[in-house]
Amino acid sequence: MSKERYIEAKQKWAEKQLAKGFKPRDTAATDRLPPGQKLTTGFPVLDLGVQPEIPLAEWKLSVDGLVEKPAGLSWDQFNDLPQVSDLSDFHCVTTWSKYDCQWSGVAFTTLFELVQPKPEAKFVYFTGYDGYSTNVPLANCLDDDVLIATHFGGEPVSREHGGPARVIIPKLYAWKGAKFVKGITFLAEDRLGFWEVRGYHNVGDPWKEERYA
Ligand SMILES: Nc1nc2c(c(=O)[nH]1)N[C@H]1C(S)=C(S)[C@@H](COP(=O)(O)O)O[C@H]1N2
Ligand SMILES: [Mo]
Repeated sequence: MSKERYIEAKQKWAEKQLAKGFKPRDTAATDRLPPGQKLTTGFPVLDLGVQPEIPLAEWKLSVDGLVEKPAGLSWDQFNDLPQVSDLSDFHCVTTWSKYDCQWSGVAFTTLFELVQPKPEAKFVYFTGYDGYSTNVPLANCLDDDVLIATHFGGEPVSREHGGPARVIIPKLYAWKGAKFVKGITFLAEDRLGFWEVRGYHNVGDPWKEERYA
């Protein structure tokens, strides 16, 4: 795991915080819409037919696997971690995209720093309280816009959209972001998630149209 990359990501965060507040971009849609996607103004809900109810007193986030310091964070412990905000676009593999999603919560790099993954860790396996799972190369999780989000547009993330906390990885298709997140496990070898065992791509870059493997 490259320390430089991680430090660079943290620096970018600092710069963004300095910039204070985000303005919607005025870039032409053609520059922002990945191939094969259509812009939506609503916010469709995609789940497995289950929207688990997780009382905050029972909520726990496990961060484990190939790490020096595994963590089992309570809701309060999680929310005591440094908070960040990021404006990003959302691309679902079923071809809808949503612009300017304002997410806030804890940066993935903050959790990375907390648990200290071992050098062998190359993949991340996310699980949700609804039984969902998804796998992502570690390198894709270390961008400064990868969050474990507790807020959307300044309000707590609703249950249908994955509250209390959901993962957001803007540069990948949205199925890579586990709603109702429960566990984050660092692995040396890739382990396929719910959609990945059903033929979805291991990385899922919308700009390369990595929809199916
Ligand atoms: N736990 C969980 N996370 C999930 C899913 C799910 O079914 N369960 N669906 C994924 C898919 S396919 C997409 S497009 C987004 C949808 O997020 P939304 O319902 O907030 O639009 O969540 C992703 N994360
Ligand atoms: Mo999706």
